This record gives sequence, structure tokens and C-alpha cells, in this order.
Amino acid sequence: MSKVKALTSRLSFFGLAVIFLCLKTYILYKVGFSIYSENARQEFLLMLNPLSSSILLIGLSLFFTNKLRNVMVIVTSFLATLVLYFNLLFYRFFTDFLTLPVLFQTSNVQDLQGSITELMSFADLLLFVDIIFLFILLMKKKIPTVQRKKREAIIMVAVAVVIFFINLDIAHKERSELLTRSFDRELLVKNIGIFNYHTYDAYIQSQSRAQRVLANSSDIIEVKNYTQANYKEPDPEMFGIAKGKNVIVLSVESLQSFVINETLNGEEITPFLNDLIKESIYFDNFYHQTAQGKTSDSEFLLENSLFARSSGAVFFTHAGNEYHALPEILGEKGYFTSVLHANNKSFWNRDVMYQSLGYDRFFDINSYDVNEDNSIGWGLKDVDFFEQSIELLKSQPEPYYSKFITLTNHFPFELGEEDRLIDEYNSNSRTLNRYFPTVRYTDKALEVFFDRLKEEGLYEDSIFIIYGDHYGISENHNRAMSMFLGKDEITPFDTIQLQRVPMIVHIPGYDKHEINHTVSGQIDLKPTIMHLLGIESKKDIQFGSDLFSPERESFAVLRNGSFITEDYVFTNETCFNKEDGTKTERSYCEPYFDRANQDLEYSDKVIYGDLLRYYEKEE
Ligand code: GP9
Ligand code: MN
Repeated sequence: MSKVKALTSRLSFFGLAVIFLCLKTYILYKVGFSIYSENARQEFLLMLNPLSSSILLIGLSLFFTNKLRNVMVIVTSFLATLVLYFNLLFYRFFTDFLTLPVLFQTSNVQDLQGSITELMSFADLLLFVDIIFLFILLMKKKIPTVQRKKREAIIMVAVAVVIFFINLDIAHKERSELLTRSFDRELLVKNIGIFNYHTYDAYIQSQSRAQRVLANSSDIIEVKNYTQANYKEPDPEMFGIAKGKNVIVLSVESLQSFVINETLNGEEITPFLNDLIKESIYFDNFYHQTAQGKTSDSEFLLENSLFARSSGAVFFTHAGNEYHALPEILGEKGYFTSVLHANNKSFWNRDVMYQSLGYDRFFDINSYDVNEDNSIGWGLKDVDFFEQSIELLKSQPEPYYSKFITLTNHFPFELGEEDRLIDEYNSNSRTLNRYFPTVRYTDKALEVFFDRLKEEGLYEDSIFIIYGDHYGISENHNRAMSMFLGKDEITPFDTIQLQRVPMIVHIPGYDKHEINHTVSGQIDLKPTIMHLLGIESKKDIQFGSDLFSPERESFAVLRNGSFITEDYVFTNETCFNKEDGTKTERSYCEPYFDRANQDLEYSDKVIYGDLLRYYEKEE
């Protein structure tokens, strides 16, 4: 008993500081960062998540001896509080959390410097009250000075690690793909805590830093030679056909090609798109090429004609890179460029990445009136999103390049009864069943959008690029999917064919409508759009080619190395005949191996080495 007492007294000062820091962090979550929780478990996580890092941080002082030990308790508490406070100031300005790149290299911090005093408030001193209290205790000699016991310090580190893993386990139950798939900073802070989030951020950043340091300016020459050798001349008839027009890009959430021109219980799933296709150029062999970065990967492919990363999200890991992206290029040609998406701006690190891509404006959730009545699932319903976007569109100077990102057709495909225009499917997969009504709803939303554009006179002077961002139905639902497609099973070949997403180029007034079968992917969007607007792309480093180019080869490589040619599909180390999906000799696919690998490798090289910083624009 006396041992316990002795230990409690030895650790009392340290323990008090830990409790203070945890409490303070939690209060700040609620008051400073307005973090809400949707259930009791999330609230518990918020309380728990400062604990491991607080023990670890302040626990460092236990490695010191005698008087110094207590002083270090105060010093570490103070430093931790400073981190909290910097985040708070940053949050007041950007409603976002600090990351290392924004701290060191973007204009964000300069923006902040100017107004830092305005962001501070007298009440902020409350954050330091506990430090002052600890200091007074120490001064009044209320705290015993104890000999160092190294074991104590090591045990504390171990305790912190154990608590961290318990925390992580609960967090994973809340959000299963927390660290691999989701790079929403608020979500990370919510789940693993603000200090652990900073550690994670530092790790991610250091990883990519190293490769960047090793790269040099000659690296880009090799890449440039490669991409230029693959450059395809535009079709003279299409080049500049939309010169000076507004560009409206519609990134449609989780829309896959298998629903196009298809019915469920005799009802069309996408009646509006089916009609639109008849008045457009429709690409029916167009593949999404995204990986873990999902929507953000598709955005990256579109704007840069570079592949996103095979793991993690390039929007998060390489937002500080130099790019020569479509918004920047169009901006130089006098376009106003914007993104319209009713989600938090920090989701996928968009706020930071959009600056690197050269966007003028991001209309995020704060530009929309979002309430309980007009939201479902991930947020604002698509119809309301488009309706509210009309005014935003009208507020922009012309010509503009505006990218819309829809949201309602997102897993888990929730929809209110009033918005259900067709019935659910009936299979063992709840996900697939619910997919059809939400797709149908988004199709309706697109129709509303086009109607409104026509009413407002915004339609005629625009061209439309409409595509699906990535798959909505994963391989987990193969059984139900095979039932819907009327197949015995979903083979690896079918899985690849299911990665097709619709891609529509709609040019008002252009009457050569067709279905174009060229094998292509999101990487081809940038040169295609540039050429339609009459902008040369020959000097650019890009891995896609103009979809209208007469020289174009039918070819698409997916992020995992699978590829599709005119006649073959290569996946799972197997070559398939495209015609009937049967396995065939590997040698038929072999001629394309180099091309597929080199595309991916060179593209990665550009990103990891930040090679576009050496890119020189030649006029
Ligand atoms: C979120 C939206 C959906 O802002 O883009 O993201 P996803 O999960 O599809 O990447
Ligand atoms: Mn998406």
C-alpha cells in the first residue's frame, strides 16, 4: 500500500499535468474546433484520444532527474499547449488543422501573419491557466523532488503505446479505412487526436520529402522525351471547336457504365443521360484509373494527366508540388476557374491542393445552404446542390472552367423515400440494391441542372464534360452483380470491364453525335479538353492523349498495372480476349507490358521527385 502511495506521490505532478492537457485538448475540440460527434462512441474517442500523446509527451520529463524533472513537466505542457494554440489560430482563419507543408511553404501562413493579432483574443490566455497553476505549485515548493527511476519513464512510454493502440482499435471500428483511405484532417483529429495526427502528418511528409531531395533537373528530360514520343496530334476538325466557351466539368460520384442504357424492372436507370448521349459524343470504353484517393485521384488525373499514387492520396502527400495543371493553364488563357462541391474544404486536402492546381475559387460547403431537410448521406442532395450552384455560376466572370462534384450517389447510397424514382434491386447485396435508386436520383439532378442552365441562358455558351469518378460497387458484391448482369460469375476480366465509367462530351450546337469506342481513361481528359479549346498541349508532360486524335491508340492502364487494349485485357497476370472474355496466350498481351509500366513509373517519378518544378514553359 505504501508503495502505491509513494508512487502516486512521485507521479502526482506529472499526472496532474497529463490530466490538465487532456482536459484542455478536449475542451478545445468542443469550443475551439467545434468538433461534433454523431454517437457516444465518437464522443468517448474525443475524450480518450489526447491521453496517449499527453502521457508520451509529458512523460519525456520523467527521463530527467531531480528538479529538472518537474521543470520539464511544465516545459512539455507549455510546448504542447503552444501546438494547440497555433492550431487554434490557424483554425480560426482556415477552419482547418495545421500540416507541415502549410507551415513551411505555402502562402497560407503569410496570409495568417498579417492578421494574427486579429485572430487572437484575450480569452485565449485561459489555455495557459494550468501551466501557470503548475508553475505556482512548483514555486511554492508543494511538489516533492524525487530521484529519477528510469524504469518509470519506460513504463510510461509503454502505457502510452498501449493506450494508443486501444484508441486506434476503437477508431477503426468507427472508420475502418482511417489511415489508408481517408485523409480528412478533421476525421483524423477526431479519431486519433490532434497530437497523433501531427505525428502521422510528419511521417507522411518526410517520406515524400526524401525522394524530392534526390531528384534533379536532368530527370525531367528523360520523362519529357518519353511523353513527347507518345504525343498524338489533334483532329484538325475538333481542335478549337469550343474555343472561348465556358467549360462545365461534371464529376459524377460513383457512376459506372453498366447502368447506362440499362433498365431495372423495365425502367430506365439513367433516362436523362441516355437521352443526352444521343446528342453528344459518348465514350463507352472509358475507364476510371483511381486508387485509394478515390474522387481526389480522379480530379488529379483530370487536371494533370498524371497518375495518382498507388497507395494513399496524392492530394494529401504531394499537395505542395509544382504542377502545370489545367486550371493554371486555362487561367493563363483568361479563364476563371472554380470547383463547386458541397463538402468541407479540407476533405481530401482539397483546399490546399486546389491552390497548387491553380484554381481561382473553391465553392465548398460554406457557399451552400445545407440543412437537415436538404441533406442525405454525405451531405447536400444533388438537386439542391445544382439549384444552389446556378447563382454561384452566374457570379463568375466568363469564360469559366467550373468543375462540379456530385455527392448523393455515394456509398452507402442513402436516399429519402421522396427522392426514390425507381425501386431498389432485389439481391443479397444491400449496397447494389440501393445503388440504382441513387443513380436514378443523380440522373434526375443532372436533368434539373441542364434545365436550369437553359432557363438562365448559360447552356449555349458552354461545353460539358461528364464522367464517373470511380466505381461505386466493389468486388465484395460480385454475386449480386453477376445476377444483375445475367452472368454465372464475375471473372477478373469482368472486374476490369466493370471499371468503365461513362464519359460524355456534350457541345451545344455540334451535331455529329456518335458513340466512340476508343479505349481510354481519365488520364486522357486534360489533352482532350485543351485541344477542344484550341490550346496546344504538345509541350506538356502528360501521360494521356486526345480522345479525338486520329492517331490515337486504344489503350488504358489502370493504377494497379492492369491494362486494356483494343483486343485484350491484362489483369491478374492473365491475358484475356476482349471479344469474349476468355483466357488467351500471355504473349498477346506482352507487347504492351513496357508501355503500361513505363507510363506508371514515369508518372510516379514526376510526382515523387516533384519534377515539374524544373518544367520550363516554352512559348
Ligand atoms: C467527398 C466526395 C466523396 O468530398 O468527393 O469522396 P470519395 O469517398 O468518393 O472519394
Ligand atoms: Mn467519389
